Amino acid sequence: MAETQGDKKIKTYCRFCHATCPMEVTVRDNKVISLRPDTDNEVFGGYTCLKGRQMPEQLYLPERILSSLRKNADGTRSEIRTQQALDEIASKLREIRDKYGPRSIASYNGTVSFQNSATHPVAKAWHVALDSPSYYTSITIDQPAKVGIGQARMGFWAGGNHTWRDSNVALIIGNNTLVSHFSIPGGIPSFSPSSALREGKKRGMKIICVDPRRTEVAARSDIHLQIKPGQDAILLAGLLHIILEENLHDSEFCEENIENLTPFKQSLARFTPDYVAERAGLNKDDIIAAARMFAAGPKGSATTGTGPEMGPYPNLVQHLTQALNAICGRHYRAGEKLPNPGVLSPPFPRLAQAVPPQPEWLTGIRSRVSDDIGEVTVLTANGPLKEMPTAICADEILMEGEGQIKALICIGGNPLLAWPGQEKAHKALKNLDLLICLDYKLSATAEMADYVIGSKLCLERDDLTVLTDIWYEQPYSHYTKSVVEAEGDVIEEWELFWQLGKRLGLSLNVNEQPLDMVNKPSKYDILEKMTSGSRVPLEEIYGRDGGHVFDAPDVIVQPADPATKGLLNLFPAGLDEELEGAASDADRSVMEAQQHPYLLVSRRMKNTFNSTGPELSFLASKGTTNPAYMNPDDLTAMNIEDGEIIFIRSERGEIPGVVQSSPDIRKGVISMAHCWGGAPGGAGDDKVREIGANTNRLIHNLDNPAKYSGMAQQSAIAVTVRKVDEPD
Ligand SMILES: Nc1nc2c(c(=O)[nH]1)N[C@H]1C(S)=C(S)[C@@H](COP(=O)(O)OP(=O)(O)OC[C@H]3O[C@@H](n4cnc5c(=O)[nH]c(N)nc54)[C@H](O)[C@@H]3O)O[C@H]1N2
Ligand SMILES: Nc1nc2c(c(=O)[nH]1)N[C@H]1C(S)=C(S)[C@@H](COP(=O)(O)OP(=O)(O)OC[C@H]3O[C@@H](n4cnc5c(=O)[nH]c(N)nc54)[C@H](O)[C@@H]3O)O[C@H]1N2
Ligand code: SF4
Ligand SMILES: [Mo]
Repeated sequence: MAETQGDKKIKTYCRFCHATCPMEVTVRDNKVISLRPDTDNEVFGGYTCLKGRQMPEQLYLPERILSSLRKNADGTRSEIRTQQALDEIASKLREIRDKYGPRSIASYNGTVSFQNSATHPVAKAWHVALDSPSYYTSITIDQPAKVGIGQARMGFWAGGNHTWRDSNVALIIGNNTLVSHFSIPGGIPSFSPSSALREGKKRGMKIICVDPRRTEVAARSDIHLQIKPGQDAILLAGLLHIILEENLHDSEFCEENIENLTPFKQSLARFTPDYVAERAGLNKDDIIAAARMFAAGPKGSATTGTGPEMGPYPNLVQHLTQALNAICGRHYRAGEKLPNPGVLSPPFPRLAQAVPPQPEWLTGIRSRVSDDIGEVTVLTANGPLKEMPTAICADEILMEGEGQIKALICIGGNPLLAWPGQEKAHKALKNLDLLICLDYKLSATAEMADYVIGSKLCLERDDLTVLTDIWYEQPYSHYTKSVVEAEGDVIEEWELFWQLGKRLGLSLNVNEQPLDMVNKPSKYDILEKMTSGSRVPLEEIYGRDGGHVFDAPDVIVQPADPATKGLLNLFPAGLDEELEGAASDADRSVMEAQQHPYLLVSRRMKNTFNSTGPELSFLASKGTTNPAYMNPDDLTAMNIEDGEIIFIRSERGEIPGVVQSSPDIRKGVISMAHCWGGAPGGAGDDKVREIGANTNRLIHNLDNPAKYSGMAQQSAIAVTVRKVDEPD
């Protein structure tokens, strides 16, 4: 639409994914008529992607839920005022709490819940006030080992790990930031990742990429180890073995800060380059070269992504990754400047010392499924946060007895498509007394809900870059005011919890400060409580038009305090058995390859964000299915044509897939995105070209659950492939 005089131009940032790209939106009569990258922004330099640019269509989508919906006894849905829906929900929750106890009330806060900066403090406050530990998020089906379990077991460095901008080398294990816009510091920054990568390479940085696919990142790396899926623990053990054998580690740092290096080294004895090369399907010389390149540093980090973290040994993979950083001393030392200790948290001294392991992070409330699985502590921008593991939430709904979940509030998530083990997830969601979804569209899960509450979309709300605060490599922050006023009877994520809290007579505390439970607080009020005492006052960030790098005083890492200094434990209890287990599985997998000739792995697609995207016309024009990407040699061997439909079968189920020939895939691997398709048993399988297929139907959540998190194996799934005629 042509712009006219009187149109308002408003700076904001995109929250379609986590990358917070700054945008400038043109508004006329409270309608977004166009948006474009904010080219003035000093960090992003005008970067945006195709998904974020579809926000105007998303706002005015004809199918958008603009009021609330209640399911009738006959399965149809009626529109209902949101305040009335909330009254009804609160009274049902009260009944459920009185009858079954508070633990029977759960919430699942999915990926998009994190894009609203106030969701989690208010959601958690609601659970605390209700006395219900049943607080679930998508983190525990994502990478819980990376953001809590790994640190609990080994400890971590108070001064922080090396970040990208200071690094000479990066070891990137199954993380494709150029498409996912997602990595933790040390990996390619999530913000304008292609220019960060270009800048790194220009100053001579070396990149080692471990991925069964020649990804966008792999294609730009110095060494690409095109690994056999699921063998990352074996490879990492091999890299550690070489570095320690060749004495390439930082022995001075180890002496001072590490315990149990000797038994750790001994436990790696079998992981010789020959042993690893055979099991990981790699060339021995490449493995040796990668180990030497990483160890040469002198600065850099090893980081993982969802590939290995969803594989068979997430806790072990994470431990070994952190061990590489530890033995090479990839941590900021006394006197060094931290690129960004965070803008939104209070200043505190950063010390050059280890925070010791935190066993109590692993021993919170137990699940009813197994004593090995229970509350997980996740390190968030708002501090350590306890949550129950989503991988076993379906069991907690289905298992009768005290504590059984009867009501589930689902915020910005789509469990029917996302939870590992779709059959069980489906059964569990059907088994609930009450299912509530806050969503902007009738998702596969919302279809099953008793109440669907219409949600605001990001351009209709204020937000602050809390989630990403410590991921920026500069003291950057962005407060956006809402760009347009929501026109429907819709609410925000945190508001749902506040509204239900008020109706249930609960008092919610955010950052130890009470919320007004009579008059609804403003978003600013909540954000102010969340950030009280922050290095840069919220008022100053609020006062800026657009995102900004703040002129905060440098934070210099201070010498260790002998009174509190800890050691990083390289050889925690159980590690030996984990290594033994990974090795014997690897030995077996060499033999069993005949039985299951393919391994199915996960991936992200450019035109969708998990299950968000296919409803938008431009994104759908890029494809309406999650193709089964396969190597052309495999297709030739099986006489499969590009574009043909095949059936992919695991021990647990079978799904169709539309084949896409792709030379970047390792032979014997099928690469396919999750969160597609419909409910099991529906007509969906005939519509694989229109709605894709759900890879979680190939998984059973309890086949190989990780200790502590119950993290299910969601990648490196052994499958066979059979040809079929295309269904009509
Ligand atoms: N097999 C397999 N399973 C996986 C994975 C895998 O790689 N393989 N990945 C896992 C990972 S990493 C994750 S994070 C999960 C994802 O799991 P989920 O977070 O449960 O799934 P999403 O599809 O992201 O759900 C987002 C929902 O939010 C809705 N939505 C969009 N915008 C808004 C908004 O502004 N407000 C609200 N309230 N709702 C909105 C969308 O319509 C959609 O229904 O899946 C996990 N499952
Ligand atoms: N466009 C887009 N962006 C997204 C999302 C999306 O759906 N679409 N989802 C968001 C979410 S929820 C998350 S958690 C992040 C995830 O962000 P990433 O972790 O970067 O996710 P992917 O892009 O899938 O990259 C994972 C890589 O691991 C590789 N891999 C698979 N199996 C293995 C294995 O066994 N070993 C090794 N070494 N590699 C393996 C895959 O080939 C893939 O290239 O992305 C976020 N960003
Ligand atoms: S990468 Fe794309 S979807 Fe993510 S914030 Fe930027 S524009 Fe939005
Ligand atoms: Mo995720």
